Amino acid sequence: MKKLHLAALGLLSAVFFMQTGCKPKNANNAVTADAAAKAYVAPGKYDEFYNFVSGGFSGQMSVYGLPSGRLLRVIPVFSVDPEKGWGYSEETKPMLNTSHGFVPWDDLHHTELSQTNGEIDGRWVFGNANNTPRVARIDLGTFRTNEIIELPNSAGNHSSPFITENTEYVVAGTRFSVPPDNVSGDIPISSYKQNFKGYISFISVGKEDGKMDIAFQLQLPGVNFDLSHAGKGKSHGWFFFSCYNTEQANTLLEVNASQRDKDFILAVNWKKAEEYLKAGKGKKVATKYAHNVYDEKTHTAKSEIKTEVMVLDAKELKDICYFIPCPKSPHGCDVDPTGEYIVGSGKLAALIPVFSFDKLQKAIADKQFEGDYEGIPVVKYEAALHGEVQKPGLGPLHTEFDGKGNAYTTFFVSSEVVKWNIKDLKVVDRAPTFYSVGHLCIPGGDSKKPNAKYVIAYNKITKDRYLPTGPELAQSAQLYDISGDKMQLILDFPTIGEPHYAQAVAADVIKNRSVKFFKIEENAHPYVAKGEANSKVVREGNKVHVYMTSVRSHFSPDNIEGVRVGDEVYFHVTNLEQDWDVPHGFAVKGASNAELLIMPGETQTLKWVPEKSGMYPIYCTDFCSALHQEMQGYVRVSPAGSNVPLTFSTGKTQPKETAPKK
Ligand code: RUQ
Ligand code: CUA
Repeated sequence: MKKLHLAALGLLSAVFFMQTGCKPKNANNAVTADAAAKAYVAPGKYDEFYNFVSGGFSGQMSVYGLPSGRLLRVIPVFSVDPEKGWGYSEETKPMLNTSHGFVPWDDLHHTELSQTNGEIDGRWVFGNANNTPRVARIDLGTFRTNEIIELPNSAGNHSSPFITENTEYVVAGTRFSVPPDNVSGDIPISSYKQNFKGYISFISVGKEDGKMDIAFQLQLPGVNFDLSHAGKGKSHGWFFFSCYNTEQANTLLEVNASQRDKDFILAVNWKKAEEYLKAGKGKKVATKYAHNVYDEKTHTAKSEIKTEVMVLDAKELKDICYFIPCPKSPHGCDVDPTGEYIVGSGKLAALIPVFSFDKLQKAIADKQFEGDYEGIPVVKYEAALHGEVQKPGLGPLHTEFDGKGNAYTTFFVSSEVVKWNIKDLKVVDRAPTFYSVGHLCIPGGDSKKPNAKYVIAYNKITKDRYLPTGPELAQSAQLYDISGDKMQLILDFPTIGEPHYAQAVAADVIKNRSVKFFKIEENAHPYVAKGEANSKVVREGNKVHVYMTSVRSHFSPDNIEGVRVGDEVYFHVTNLEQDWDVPHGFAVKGASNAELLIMPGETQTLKWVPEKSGMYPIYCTDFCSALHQEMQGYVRVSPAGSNVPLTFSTGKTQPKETAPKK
């Protein structure tokens, strides 16, 4: 036995040495020193690319540098973030307002960078909230969420936030079909087929300021919309959405929504929809949705509830929408850089269908329909088909493009990225992922101008790739060099939350836009103190407003007395610094919310309701100078009804004696 064992071991090690000695055929699995050097960015050097990665159920978006995989920032979007006071400060709370009230969490799946002429322009990045349907716009000067719009008539906003080539629109297709908002949803679930509808929202984006507005919604049959991409170049003016559950099942979808051999890709002629809108064919429908905007001058968000949305009925207005049959529960729906090819990825399909925009146009003109689905014409599969990639792998999900005629598709089941040629549909390379890859990203990989140096795979399972950390392991991304013919794995890096889609762009497009600080003279916050001389404490009934300033290394005022139990205290802290990278923090003992993190020139407000009398220290949470630990103060809280006068001071070694009168 033992001998056999040893012999076997010997054989194994021989194989091992042989493999490392003479380079194995499939070198993709191993990361050689040479490969690791490709991901190395020396200390003090900048990365070449920004990578904006969705945080999945963390609700946030994270920013990595590539090729190093260094985490640069987590941008709070749909979830509260105590680190940055997001959703805790009075100024940011309205950003998380919805028609359901304040919602502190969501599930962000897709990131989409704004484009001009089909190229990433570095102005904004959009993100979607799946659970309570919303779309967010993040400004890439401040790396902060500046706007969030809620989506009426929707649930599970998954096929979102994909954009057109000049960022005319951000779209948002509902995953769940639901009864429309203006009829009662208090109806039997079994009435799905009669009463549930699918909605796709077209959100317009202001050319200069990026302001979002729901231009119109399309009412469609009750199916699940999954993903989408806009046409570009020749197909600009069209949008494509993958749909599943054309069975219209309302239970056990894993079985009941996998019955039909083919589901659909929905082709939407949005230019036509615009014409109908102009011709007054839309209907204003009553609903409720929140629109939240952050103003960088007042440093404050405002939330407005809107009560109407414009709806176009895709069934009545004939030539807006067409269905294209697509094998087996399509997921990704991707358009190549030329705008000619539309790739559908059926999660349960053993091939990848590639549709041709020209053929689709011809099929529509010639009325090559195989019938209709709930009043929407269904184009014949062959009539729109460019061809199929045969036996590419198992469980295709998403595709990105390199701009050199190749597509890269992820395969969840067979755990690999497969490179194939768009014209002849031949597989040219494949690389394993560790493991079960979902989305992938090539910088600019869904734009007209990909920058095909890297592909990043975002994996669902990591198992043995990192040190164990209890039952839940790090989510993971893998970076491949694709500058040569063969994909070469060069780095694993863990991510925040569960990554879904991500986008990347050359650092130069964004890095010089970075805001370094806010100009204090432009600060229009109603409670700003533009200098220590203006700091004060004002009582209005049981509300106490502290106009506080912070500058290295003290607060003003830093001694406050005369606050009473029953008061609502508002610390409006203005950071007076006018220099890059000098935020100050603010925290008060016992506060039930979070810290404030105040950028230079900005004012942020912490609401504090002390529940017992006593002495409450305040301090700066961000190490701002050698004397950061000295940046502190006290708030004295007296019992309700106490007659301790309201006083405040900075720099008085002997604060005025204000003993309570008995
Ligand atoms: S998804 S792993 Cu939520 Cu974009 Cu395909
Ligand atoms: Cu300010 Cu530390």
